[in-house]
Amino acid sequence: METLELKQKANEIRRLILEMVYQAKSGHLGGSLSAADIFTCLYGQILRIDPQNPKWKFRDRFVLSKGHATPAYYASLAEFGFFPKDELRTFRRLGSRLQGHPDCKHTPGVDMSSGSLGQGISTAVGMAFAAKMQGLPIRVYVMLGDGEMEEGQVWEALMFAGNRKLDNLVIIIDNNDLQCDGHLDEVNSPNPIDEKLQAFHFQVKTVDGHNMKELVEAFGDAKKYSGVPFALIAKTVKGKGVSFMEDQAAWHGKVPDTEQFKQAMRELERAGEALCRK
Ligand SMILES: Cc1ncc(C[n+]2csc(CCOP(=O)(O)OP(=O)(O)O)c2C)c(N)n1
Repeated sequence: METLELKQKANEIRRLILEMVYQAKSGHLGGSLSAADIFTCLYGQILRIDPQNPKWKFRDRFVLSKGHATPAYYASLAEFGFFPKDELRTFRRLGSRLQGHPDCKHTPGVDMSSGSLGQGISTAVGMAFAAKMQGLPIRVYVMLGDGEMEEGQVWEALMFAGNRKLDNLVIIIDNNDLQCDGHLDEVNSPNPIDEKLQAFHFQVKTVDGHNMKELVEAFGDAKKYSGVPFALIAKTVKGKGVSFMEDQAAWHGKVPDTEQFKQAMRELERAGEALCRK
């Protein structure tokens, strides 16, 4: 997929994210909008998957360790064909397959249930280790929040991945510098994340997490290294794409009112029109 097409998809995914949270009157916008470009790149270009056959044995695995970012996750799965986009209207409703946090027993394309921060990375490391033991030629991708890196369990998992040389593991850190209550430094900073990961024997690359070209190249680079797991630190902006939500902790889990929703959609429409003129 061309870079421009990926950018258009990311804009569409942002629109879907907004609609889902507005309709459900619940959900996490900030960390979904920050991750929208990364999701688009993964599902549009990088992951070896078959939406018609979500349980295909040789698919790459993806684990959303920052499990609250389901609006971005489900919007991407629908946009890339795992289930109809109409189903997004059921987000967070009783009986829906699209619960607030991912459920691998019910949702097509979801490889692991998550939501309790720190647990997703642990299972992803287990998946990568198991694949090595079985000689299964797959890669395991896992997305973490930077606030999530304050969980002790994350570092146990990373230590194991480095020590076991899991070069089939790619971790992506959505480095938007915010968590629920404020910037990382104000809460309990895990910085410098790059140096810590290097000390845990990761090959580390830092990119602009909203630059599709940089993302595609970095995921390509990940395949070049053997004997080390790969970490992609994606510098992002929480709430990216909606001016009044950008870099505001308040929009971690807040729902827009009707006026805010309309303004946000207008901004995304304008961004979409600008991409069409390119
Ligand atoms: C173990 C655990 N503790 C607390 C929470 C509640 N919680 C949900 S999201 C969040 C903040 C996460 O920040 P970050 O990982 O940076 O996510 P992002 O900013 O990308 O949305 C917290 C504390 C949780 N889900 N799991």
